Amino acid sequence: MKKAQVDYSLYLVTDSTEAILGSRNLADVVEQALRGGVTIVQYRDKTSDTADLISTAKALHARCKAHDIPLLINDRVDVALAVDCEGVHLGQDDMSIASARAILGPDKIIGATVSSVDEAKVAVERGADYLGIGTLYATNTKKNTKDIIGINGVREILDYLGSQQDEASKGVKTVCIGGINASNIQLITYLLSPPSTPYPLSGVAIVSAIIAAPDVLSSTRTLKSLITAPPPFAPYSTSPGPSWRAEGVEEMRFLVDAIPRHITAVHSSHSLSHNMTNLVVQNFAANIALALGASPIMSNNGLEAADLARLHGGLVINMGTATPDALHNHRLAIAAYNAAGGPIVLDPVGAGATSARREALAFLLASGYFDVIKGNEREISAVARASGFTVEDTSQQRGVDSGTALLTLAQKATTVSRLARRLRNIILLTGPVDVISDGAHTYTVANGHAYLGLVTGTGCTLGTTLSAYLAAERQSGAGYALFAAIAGLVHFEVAAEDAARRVDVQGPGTFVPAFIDEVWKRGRDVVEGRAEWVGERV
Ligand code: 3NM
Ligand code: MG
Repeated sequence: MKKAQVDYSLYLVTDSTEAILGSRNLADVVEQALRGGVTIVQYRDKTSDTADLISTAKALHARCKAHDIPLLINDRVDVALAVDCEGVHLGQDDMSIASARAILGPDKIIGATVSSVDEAKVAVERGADYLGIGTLYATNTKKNTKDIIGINGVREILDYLGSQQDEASKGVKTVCIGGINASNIQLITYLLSPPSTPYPLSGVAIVSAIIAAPDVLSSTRTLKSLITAPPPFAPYSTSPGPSWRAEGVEEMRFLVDAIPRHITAVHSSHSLSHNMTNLVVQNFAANIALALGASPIMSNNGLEAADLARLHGGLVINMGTATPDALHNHRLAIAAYNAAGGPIVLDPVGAGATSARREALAFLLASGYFDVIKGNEREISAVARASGFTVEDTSQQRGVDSGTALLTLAQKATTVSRLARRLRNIILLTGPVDVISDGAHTYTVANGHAYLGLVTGTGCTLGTTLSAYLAAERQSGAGYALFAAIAGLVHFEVAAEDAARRVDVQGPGTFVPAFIDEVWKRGRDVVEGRAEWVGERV
């Protein structure tokens, strides 16, 4: 097999310890993994004597050859030579890449463990064929790992490779390792693919999720199908479609014309909005959902999320009460909706205000895919920071109010579109002028009213609105999620304007019931075909 043709997509690293392999025979376990579809195998054994290493490596090599799969040896260049397998994997404390290359020659595969851009740079310069990037997530399999670098750390290295022009950097393969299993493998591969990073990951490396599995064959098959199939949470369409005209007024016209269709979709599907939200807004959010023509479920119990996710609704995760218990329930619900393909809106309330909230945000971002993340300037800045961007820290935020705006509109547009591209989702930054983007297209929406900022929970009800619109769009199939989100946003904000203008509205108190009425009327008028949508307001 030629080195250049090696498939790194499902990379098995073995472990012979009692805790992982148990009393099973390693060659038999690897055989099951090969049948299940691993594409490359690394024999990693830190304790056996050299004679045992060589005899096990021989047995593994025979099995691998039968499946036409390359075998690498961790650390031990001498063992690789003795069995004449396809190469080695070297840690930072192992033999240098240059020495290994001198011994093994140009045709053997040499991989290197790296956990930083500097280490990656050196490994590539010295001729590594692939980089094992880690540690992605904390793992019981290897306790003495140097750094847990997370998705952001892996992406930093991929971004670096993407920025290099030399042939070695452009050709090096990449796998990440640490804590990868069936529950996170799709999110990891989705978030480490273009356009999130310019340099795609070649594969994922796994130890315990295969070797320690009770049924190695079926666990490997599951992992294989998870990396082969598109993830259920991936947006159906990330382009407005062939009738889209690229620029200017027509673009806006097209969008405004699409709004009534989305409103009608919410009414005809009675889309479910499942809210995991804080006590302050439960009642308000449920009433807004009903006024939209959607169907609210206020349930903070993660245990029922799997059943609810089957009802084709949307989920809102509101970080207002980010207690450990709430986060546990959120994670269950996120997994359930991601698996069912139901849209999730994240409302990172007060993100960045306290270290507990920063941790909660990082936890949620690692828990799954969010179709939309909406927040004010400080919250979106906190999300950007948690996603590896350098954003000036303006987090001296009190309570969960919007704080003072620091970014210009142009800066907001840049932040929002870059973040949306990185997270491959929709980012909405709310304010007097809202900025919304899916990374490909960015819009500003200048509707709304100052009363929205004087009533608690309006932001949360906007999350509810977006979840209903996204769910309706998903159910109807071929739509464009960004337009559905904008339709929900415009419905919500135009209703606020109309409510504020009413003679019976004197201030924030009288605004609330009028707002619910106007949300309801707008939807009803559209459904009955009497609406006039005014393009200029968008
Ligand atoms: N190398 P699991 S982490 C062998 O960070 C290894 O370089 C790591 O095991 C690194 O898939 C690791 O069971 C163990 O989490 C990964
Ligand atoms: Mg080593």
